[in-house]
Amino acid sequence: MSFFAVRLTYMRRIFAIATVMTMSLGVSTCAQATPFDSSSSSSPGSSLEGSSPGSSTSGSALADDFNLSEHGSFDEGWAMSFLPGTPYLLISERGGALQLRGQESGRVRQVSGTPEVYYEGQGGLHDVIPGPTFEEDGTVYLSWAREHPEGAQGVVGRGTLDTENATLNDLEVIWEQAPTSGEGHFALRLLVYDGFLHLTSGDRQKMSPAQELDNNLGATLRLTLDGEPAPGNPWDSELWTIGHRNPLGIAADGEGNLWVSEMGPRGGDELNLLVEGSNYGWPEASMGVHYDGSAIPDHSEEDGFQAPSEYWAPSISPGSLLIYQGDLFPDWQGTALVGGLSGQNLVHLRIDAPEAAIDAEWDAGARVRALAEAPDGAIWVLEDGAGGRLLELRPQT
Ligand SMILES: [Ca+2]
Repeated sequence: MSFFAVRLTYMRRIFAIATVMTMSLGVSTCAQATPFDSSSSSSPGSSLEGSSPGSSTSGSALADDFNLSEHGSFDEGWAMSFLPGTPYLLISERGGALQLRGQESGRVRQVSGTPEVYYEGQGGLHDVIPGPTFEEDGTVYLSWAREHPEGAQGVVGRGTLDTENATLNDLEVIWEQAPTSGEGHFALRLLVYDGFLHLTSGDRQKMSPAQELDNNLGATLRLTLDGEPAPGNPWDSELWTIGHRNPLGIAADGEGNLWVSEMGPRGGDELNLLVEGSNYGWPEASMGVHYDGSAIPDHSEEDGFQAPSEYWAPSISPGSLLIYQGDLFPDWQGTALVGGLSGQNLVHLRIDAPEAAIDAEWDAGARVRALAEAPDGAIWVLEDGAGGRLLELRPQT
């Protein structure tokens, strides 16, 4: 990805926004009203230019463009996963509860057997995903923060979930994040891809460890399904990529690519294409500045770091990443959705590795913490915080 391509993407966005603001009709992407018109000619792999089926609907509410239904609320929900072969949605709450929602009945049961978590700052119970053998043996992977003599650390555990009795059994910690002081930037998003467990590990707000190869902070990791360093990793360790800050989203695009969304400093949120053995620059390069206002060199062509495929300035604090694969929004297959925490928005991006470009965004009216695609292709959105709503988005009819 060249820096200039990134810059071009950004300029295109500015241009699109300016065009909307001046009510000009000069941009073809503003012509259609719905964000999911299946008659669009775009397809995965096509050029990002002119492929947008939706207007740049900045300022539109979700209910303006989607058929939106509410399905109750949760207490500081952090992640959710549909469990294959079952009628259940599994939802983690940061305080430590794991909730099993029957999708037909709407009944919610709290799962027993969950670990004690370090519920401070940004810490708590984090991600939860079904393992690749879930349908046969109930295997799930969870991540959480726990107390440590040096402060706190993230861990990943593997267990078996009995959906009938709502119990988590045989939970075993299979990976540990380097422990340190502080309560932020654990990250700990999980993805099983290509037979390996991929995991994001935040910089724990210590910054410089993200550039070092002797720890697992500020990195993405590729592990075996047992939590060991995967064979063939670039540095002969568990590290897959380095130079990340607070990567809270990871997803595969169906074309053999992995993408990560991460919170940068002020004005430096990023969507990154993961390239094995690459360094994404934090804290040496960023399109943003430190929170105290001090400068950080921009990503550039010469700095040796992998520049973001897309970035946000001002920040939206991306808290989740979904790459859509369903049939309900056919034009969105292989495209990305990012949920903004501080941005309180849902952002749609066209991706065509190594490029990505913001296509449209909606005002969610609340911090968006998690996104998931239902088996029928509906998009589910979980709001952050106490009483955060669980929402289902379907095409308007
Ligand atoms: Ca970066």
